[in-house]
Amino acid sequence: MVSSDTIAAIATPLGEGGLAVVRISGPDALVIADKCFEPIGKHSQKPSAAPTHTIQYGRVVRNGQTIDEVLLAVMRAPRTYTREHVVEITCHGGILPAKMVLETVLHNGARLAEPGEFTKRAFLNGRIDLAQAEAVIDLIHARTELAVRAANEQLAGRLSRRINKLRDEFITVLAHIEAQLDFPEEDIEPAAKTQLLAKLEAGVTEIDNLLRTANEGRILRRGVRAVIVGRPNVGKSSLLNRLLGHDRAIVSHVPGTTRDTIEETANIRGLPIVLIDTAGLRDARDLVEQEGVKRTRAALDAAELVLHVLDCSEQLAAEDKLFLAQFADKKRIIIINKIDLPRRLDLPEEFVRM
Ligand SMILES: Nc1nc2c(ncn2[C@@H]2O[C@H](COP(=O)(O)OP(=O)(O)OP(=O)(O)O)[C@@H](O)[C@H]2O)c(=O)[nH]1
Ligand SMILES: [Mg+2]
Repeated sequence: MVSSDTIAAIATPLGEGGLAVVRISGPDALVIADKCFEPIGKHSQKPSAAPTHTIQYGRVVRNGQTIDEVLLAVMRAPRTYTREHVVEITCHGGILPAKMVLETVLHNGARLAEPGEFTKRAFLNGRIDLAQAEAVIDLIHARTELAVRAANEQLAGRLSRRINKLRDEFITVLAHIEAQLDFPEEDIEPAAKTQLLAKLEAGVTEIDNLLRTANEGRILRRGVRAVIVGRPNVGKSSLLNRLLGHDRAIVSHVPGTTRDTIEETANIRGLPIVLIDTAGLRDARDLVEQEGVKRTRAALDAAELVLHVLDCSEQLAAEDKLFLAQFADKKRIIIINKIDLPRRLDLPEEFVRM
């Protein structure tokens, strides 16, 4: 596929930093860059005159005015991320310089890229396949080193190779079956039939294996949502702070301290765990607390794991029993807190064993 238009966007996050990169991709990338860029010194050249995969030093100019002093990378098709001509302008990292460089590029004939459009072109031009395009997004969003490693493996084509191998094998089986349909007079040998069946069964097993790893991948990408629930004052916010390693939530001896749900990600052995601290569950006294309890319920519905906190220094309340029964169908960990205080908690036998 060849795109007829040339796209551009700021490729780095908006904000103040040392440097920012404006990326241009498309058939006119070099021509447009020529119009914006004036080389400085005898070693630098106009983009269209520069050899591929080189960096030129100069300034971005608009209406005779210097916008910024930049380094400009020239990468000619097809050895580029999108397989099109690509120019990357590294400018100063303030919000305004990057924006003004981009505006200059757009003014000279590029179109503002849609989110993900560079990767879309890389896919459409056969530079990467769908699994790899997903891996690019995963790499960008990765929250732990384990997630980075998984995304890099997928980007390197490990998943794609497994899928392509499956596809090839199924096509071979299909070809055999179609040959039989076309030439029914030639009897199939029973051995050939068993072989075909074995191939199909092996394929199904491989698909099942892949589906199982899909769930692992989802957890690596988004993390496990673990909601911390329990009666007011049992120590939910204290647990959140302890797991995060810093004082994120307000802790106080007043029951009903936490009103809103608080979400933070902890990296536990490479897995992102999204911890959600909630308002203590009880018949709420006022409107704000009622809303808090409503949010707790919503967080509970969306969670994959329930961390149910009980207070060791108090007897099991009617509400505790209610929640123990209510969360029975969820994956849960029952956490007994305040074990430094005299024990008054009497857990039913079934939970003691957990
Ligand atoms: N002795 C003792 N006190 C604790 C422990 N954990 C928490 N606390 C105290 O218990 C009180 C309540 O703690 P929080 O973490 O605010 O409890 P919470 O469950 O978030 O309470 P709400 O937000 O009101 O629902 C605070 O005074 C904490 O210092 C513990 O292990 N031992
Ligand atoms: Mg709290």
